[in-house]
Amino acid sequence: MTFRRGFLYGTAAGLTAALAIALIAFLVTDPAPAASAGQQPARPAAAQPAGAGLPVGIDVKARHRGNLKVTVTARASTKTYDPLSRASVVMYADMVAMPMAHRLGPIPMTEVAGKPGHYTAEAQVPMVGEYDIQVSVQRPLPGEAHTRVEVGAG
Ligand SMILES: [Cu+2]
Repeated sequence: MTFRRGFLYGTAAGLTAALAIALIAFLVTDPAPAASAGQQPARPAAAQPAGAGLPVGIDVKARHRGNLKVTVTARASTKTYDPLSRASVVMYADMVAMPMAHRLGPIPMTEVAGKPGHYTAEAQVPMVGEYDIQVSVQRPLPGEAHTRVEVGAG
């Protein structure tokens, strides 16, 4: 009797968890509804990367170091390709499949000694998955760039 009751509770809990996971998966993966697509004006220049046109050019690289640690390096330069030294630079990490669910940042990036215009930071992400890494230069001039990094197990 107790076994049967436990089994039933276990099954019910399992089904509830499965439903919750299915619901989350549905909410997360559901693309923009086709119905509303026709009502919105065409998006302007979707191919233009974020930060294009801003005064600071940024080249971002991100690597998974293991144990959910991601090292981000960014090279900031002016319009005339001079390294942008002593800038205020931050980074953000957001999981691509779960936008804004556990976004990290702003994390300050520090300039690498002896390498003007090179900035680095380390982020500890909470789970395995693909992450969008955003680097923003705030001062003395604005700039923004993104890259993606796959964070695997191990
Ligand atoms: Cu996540």
